[in-house]
Amino acid sequence: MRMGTALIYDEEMTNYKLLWVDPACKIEVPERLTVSHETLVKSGLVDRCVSVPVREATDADILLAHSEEYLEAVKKTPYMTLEDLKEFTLQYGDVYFHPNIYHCAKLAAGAALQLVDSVMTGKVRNGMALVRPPGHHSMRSAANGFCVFNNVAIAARYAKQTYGVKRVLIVDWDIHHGQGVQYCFEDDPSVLYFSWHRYEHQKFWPQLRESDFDAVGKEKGVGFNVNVPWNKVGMQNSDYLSVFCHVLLPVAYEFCPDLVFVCAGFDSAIGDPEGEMCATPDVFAHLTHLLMNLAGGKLCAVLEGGYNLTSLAQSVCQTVHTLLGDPAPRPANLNGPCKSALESLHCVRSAHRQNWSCLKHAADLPTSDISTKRIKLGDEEDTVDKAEEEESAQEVFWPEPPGRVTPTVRTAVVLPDGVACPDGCKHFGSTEDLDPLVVDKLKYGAVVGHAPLKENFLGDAEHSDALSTLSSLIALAEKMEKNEICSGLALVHDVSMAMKFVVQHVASAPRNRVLVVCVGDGKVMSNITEDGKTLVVQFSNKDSDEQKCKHYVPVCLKKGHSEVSGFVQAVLSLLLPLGYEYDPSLVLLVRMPDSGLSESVWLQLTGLLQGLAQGHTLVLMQEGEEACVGPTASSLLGDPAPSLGQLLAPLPEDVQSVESLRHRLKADWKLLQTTAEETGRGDEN
Ligand code: FKS
Ligand code: ZN
Repeated sequence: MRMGTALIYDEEMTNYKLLWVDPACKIEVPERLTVSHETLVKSGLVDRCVSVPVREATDADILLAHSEEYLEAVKKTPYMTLEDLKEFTLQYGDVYFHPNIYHCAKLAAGAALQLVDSVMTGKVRNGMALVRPPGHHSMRSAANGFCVFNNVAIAARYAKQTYGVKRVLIVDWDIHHGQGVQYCFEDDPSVLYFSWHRYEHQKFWPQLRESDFDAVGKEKGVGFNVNVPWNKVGMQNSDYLSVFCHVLLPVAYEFCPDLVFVCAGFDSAIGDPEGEMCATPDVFAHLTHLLMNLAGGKLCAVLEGGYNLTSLAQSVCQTVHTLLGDPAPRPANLNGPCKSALESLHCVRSAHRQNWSCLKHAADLPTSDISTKRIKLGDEEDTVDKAEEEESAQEVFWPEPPGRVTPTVRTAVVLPDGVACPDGCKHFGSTEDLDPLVVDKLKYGAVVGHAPLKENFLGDAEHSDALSTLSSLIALAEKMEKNEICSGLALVHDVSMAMKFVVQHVASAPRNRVLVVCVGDGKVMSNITEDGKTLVVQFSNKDSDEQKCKHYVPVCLKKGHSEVSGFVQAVLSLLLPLGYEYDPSLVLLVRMPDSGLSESVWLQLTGLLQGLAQGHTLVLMQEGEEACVGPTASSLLGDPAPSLGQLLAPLPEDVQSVESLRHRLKADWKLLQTTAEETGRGDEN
């Protein structure tokens, strides 16, 4: 499949700026675009993208989300005097006009439309539009918050109208609430709008009652508006990822969009003067990755805010890298959500438990409803002197995200004779690759730098095929460890033995940790889970009698008509948080012969797991599963998984087993927590 990533940018959109003094608007500068674009150029990313020209949105396009009166009013602004512009501006909140902004606003909306066209016609798989002015605050008849036309709302309506797209997901990770997008779609069940935003119990701009978690949509659109208010500043990567795992992704998978938009504002990143959050730029690699297996990979990211030029540019690069298919860097210090984030999480899940079957089991709100806090806090304190606030605005430092070097070999395969090497993969493991050291190790159990094997796998070279396969596997794992190869796939005679062998080998090196994800009923020996060097998550239909410990997680799901949703929800709200918190150096994904997984579910699993361990996923499958080799290889090469269709409600007993596991494990694995009663990370939030 492998299609490109569009980048849409035009310097013309830097040709307007604030022409008078207005402290509210001074952060919205042309350099936001030039610096982002220059950083993309310097990192070589621009050359790897398909450059798509902007166009001007037409009146008809703009009218998809705005009133005629408003459009006509904005049309006059290029001819206004400075005084007229100032006065025109006064009727709106936190926005400024300029003689050239109407032109730029048409280009910004047009850029979003060009992106939709490129993705929907299959010219590219996904893409990003770098635009000014932003869009998500502008309303049907009003400019607001630096926004003139609602770029993403227009593009969503356009996609529905032009391409017959049935369901659209809009993920607004900007740190401000895109109330314009909410208003546009609040009664529309075909557009699911998700936004998280700095809220501070309604004290933060735009200070709207309807930005809270209980604004869930109206009429037919009930359930299709998801607001996550942040009531404290300083949210970190854990807080963001935990909302993705426990709210956005379960709902998004249940919804099953045909197209995904991101209102890609980066004022939610560390260093931003508006957001004052602490999530690092690399978190956007993960947020992007986690959305890339929805809608068959059709994702359109459109720039919104972002006011710390360094943080903005780094975050844009992380996003584009990921859209291009580069493996995400390992996420740093995920120490679980803070207390305030848990409160928000709990409230949102509870507010939506009637609307989404994945949240049906979410705990009810505690009796002391959070909204009472808002009213109480309304008139207190809050009188921090503006000048004082500015002076105390501390410069924040964070390490530059590590360079993202994709190994020259993306995916290597170890296959028995007669099984063709899939396109784009490197064949690995003919006898020439036999490493004498590994053979020795297989025979005698010791290799320099690694602890001796606990078991002697092959007494003699009696099974020379097995020997060469295992030796290739080890060689492959070592090349992955050195980042010379990104991912691997092996079709083996005895998948349990191969798993055991790879785990023992890889986990014996000092800095390694292996996440073993095992699908099927086969017995997983418990001795590999003693030392924390491995975390084993096994999905099966049989109740496990293995000892229960922090590092062995048996997920028992019943077979049945709803097995897909049960499995997917377990992956999103159990496996992913565990995986992120564990932060493995290698993911070993084992498909037992009896896995019972349909191909599309398997590919979702494969796709999602590649966000971990810098994309170092090694897949083991049993001989006989030849049909699965091609699709799995394609997933490892970065192709998106096919979409699963709208999910049914999971079986109650499946929900029960996942919930009881989360309950048992949440003290050890903080990213599994979803309610405020749990302790949360140890800072004051
Ligand atoms: C200054 C107060 C500024 C207005 C904030 C507007 C935010 C705009 C944005 C967009 F994405 F639209 F650009 N208040 N201390 O970032 O959401
Ligand atoms: Zn913003």
